[in-house]
Amino acid sequence: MRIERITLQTVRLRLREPFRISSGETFHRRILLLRMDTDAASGRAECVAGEAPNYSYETYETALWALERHLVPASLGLEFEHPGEVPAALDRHVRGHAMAKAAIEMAAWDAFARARGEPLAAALGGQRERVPAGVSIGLQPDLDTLITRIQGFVDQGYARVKLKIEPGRDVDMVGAVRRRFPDLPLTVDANAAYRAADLDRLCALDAFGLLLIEQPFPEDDLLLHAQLQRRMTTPICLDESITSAARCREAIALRAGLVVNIKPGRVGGHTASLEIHDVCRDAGWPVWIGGMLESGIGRAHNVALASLPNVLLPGDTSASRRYWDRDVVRPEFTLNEEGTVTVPAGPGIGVDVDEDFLAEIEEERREFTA
Ligand code: OSB
Ligand code: MG
Repeated sequence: MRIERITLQTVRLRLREPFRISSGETFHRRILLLRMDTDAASGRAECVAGEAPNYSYETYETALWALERHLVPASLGLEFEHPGEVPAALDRHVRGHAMAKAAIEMAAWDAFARARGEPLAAALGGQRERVPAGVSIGLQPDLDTLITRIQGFVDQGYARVKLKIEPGRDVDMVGAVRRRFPDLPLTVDANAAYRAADLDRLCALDAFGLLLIEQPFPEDDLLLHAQLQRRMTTPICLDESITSAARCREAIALRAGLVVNIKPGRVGGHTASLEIHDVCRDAGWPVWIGGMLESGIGRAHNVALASLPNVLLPGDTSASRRYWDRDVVRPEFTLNEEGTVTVPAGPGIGVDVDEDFLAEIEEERREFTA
């Protein structure tokens, strides 16, 4: 397959409710969509970088710059037999910028699967038709609001609930939620808000039967995560820290946790995600697939990846309705009765892009040809 054309389209979507994590709040998403035309088929993907550098150093703007100036030129005219060859071509000229690279790499997977006439999930080695869906709830103004929000998602049938925490909104808050929902599969995510002085405070979370605690410390501090895991029985799950398969091997060697949240858009795409999946499987670490408030395009990629065999915990792959009044794909993602999302069975990402709606919400568009 030869990459003939790449189109970058920026769209703006308003979240149905603001999403607040320890480091910042998101009301709107400005999403960089990427379309790749090859001589065999076309593929779609999105860049997960946010507008502010509060989750990762990459942002919408750094990704657009890296793509336009370096990654798109390195990709146009590129020939590949398998999308697993694409990362080497990008890594050769560009260090870092994994979110920008992922947009190209994941579009190449969609094009590849479409050219073969098979679902992306099958091309990735997925084995499930439906995947358990959890929901990630942002920080709320007060406990009553949080309880109401949780009840709403429990009523909809979500398989597990993830709460955002931060210093001062942790032990008491999680304890109150646990008393109210004694049997709910529950996790917490700190988005790197804690420091070494907080070790005792975090250990107090062991009392609440959490499935896991996600990314308590800064992403580059694997040793501190290892120190906490030695003192806690609740599994630590790494999100921001896992930037590559190599870093994942380090985390496992250091016992810096017991679980990994894979976001293909964060680690450079599906090839790196598959490697991380296998590294974890071989170490006996379960993984799950996270999210970055994606549109239906990124969601379709995440859901396909979630069908792999070592994805053993419900992910943040919620239904379209949890995020948007109207999603950019047809059909939208919905929650099945048993708390699952169906893995699309059509070719590639298996959903159709609503081009008319994209044109309505488009902010800008740039096309590059080989
Ligand atoms: O840490 O997993 C995270 C959203 C944006 C940035 C980081 C995170 C999240 C979520 C929501 O938790 C996941 C989702 O529903 O897409
Ligand atoms: Mg997280």
